[in-house]
Amino acid sequence: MGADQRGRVVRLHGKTAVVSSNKIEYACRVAGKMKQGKRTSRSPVAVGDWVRFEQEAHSLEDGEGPAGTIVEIEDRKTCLSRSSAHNTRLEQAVAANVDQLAIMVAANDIELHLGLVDRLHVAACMAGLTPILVVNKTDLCPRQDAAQRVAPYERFGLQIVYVSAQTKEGLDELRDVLKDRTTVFAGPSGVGKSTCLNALDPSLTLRTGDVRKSGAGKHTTTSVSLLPLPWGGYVVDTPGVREFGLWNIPKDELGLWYPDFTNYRTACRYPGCTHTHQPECAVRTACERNEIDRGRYERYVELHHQLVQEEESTRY
Ligand SMILES: Nc1nc2c(ncn2[C@@H]2O[C@H](COP(=O)(O)OP(=O)(O)OP(=O)(O)O)[C@@H](O)[C@H]2O)c(=O)[nH]1
Ligand SMILES: [Zn+2]
Repeated sequence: MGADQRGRVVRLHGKTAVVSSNKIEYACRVAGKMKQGKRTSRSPVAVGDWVRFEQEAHSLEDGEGPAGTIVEIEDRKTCLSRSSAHNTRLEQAVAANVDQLAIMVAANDIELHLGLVDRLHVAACMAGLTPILVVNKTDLCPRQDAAQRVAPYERFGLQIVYVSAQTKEGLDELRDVLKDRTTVFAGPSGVGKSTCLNALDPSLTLRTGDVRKSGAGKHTTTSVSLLPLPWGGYVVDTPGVREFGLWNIPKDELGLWYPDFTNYRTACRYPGCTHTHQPECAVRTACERNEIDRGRYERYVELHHQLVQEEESTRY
């Protein structure tokens, strides 16, 4: 064993964490007893974690190339989490130490996925990430149609980037937005995340291809991977998410993560108003006056209702 080195977890492969340090990848296992900052969790390592590891003299039996043992995980600046698809009571860390969440939609079918956009937006705000809405496939519909569909988000200040992976429109602006930051890409299946990353830089798709190929072995590869950008920064590619379960949000706090409610929230008649059924609710009144987008408000009520049901089902 050698001295400690510092590196970043770029993907997980079974029980092995692949750690990149000085552009070399090490297949690392996690030491049984390990310093873990302030956290306790059953699966301690997440993609994006900064770790200290000791290099092994030999590679792990089933791998090739250098190997190591993770001895310490540094405290996370941020962590984007969702509730596990298999068990909503379990946390699933999507990625650690992320700065931004790029929520990608396709210009021609934005309205089908606004519920997911809202959830991802809440998840980003809760985790302290800057949300960005990336509207891809602008070649498929007139710009003003796409702009109209995302106007409620633009109105409360969400940054919106229009791109077409096909015509390459907007890609320079997107490269700038990603520069020197770690950005998670998420969105419904088929909106063009992989195509767009490939159009940004061909090395990004080659690497995702590599990851999927390695999943054919006896371990399943979670296809979340951290990819360095040649011009600075990292992107995290996630497989299409149809549902994004919100993790650890008390239903009564949901409204706090709606920037479009901020100017009205404090004027509600009842303290702790959830803006769903209470009388003299300033948020609902603002919606009736078209000052808050009706669709946003209705989806909020629906999401609140789902959280109520989830809380009730976990109580028994
Ligand atoms: N017209 C048009 N088609 C696009 C554009 N970007 C991607 N596509 C097409 O959309 C389809 C889906 O693209 P993908 O890149 O596989 O989508 P994805 O979001 O990575 O999907 P998942 O891997 O399932 O999450 C493909 O047929 C692409 O060729 C675009 O800008 N314009
Ligand atoms: Zn209210």
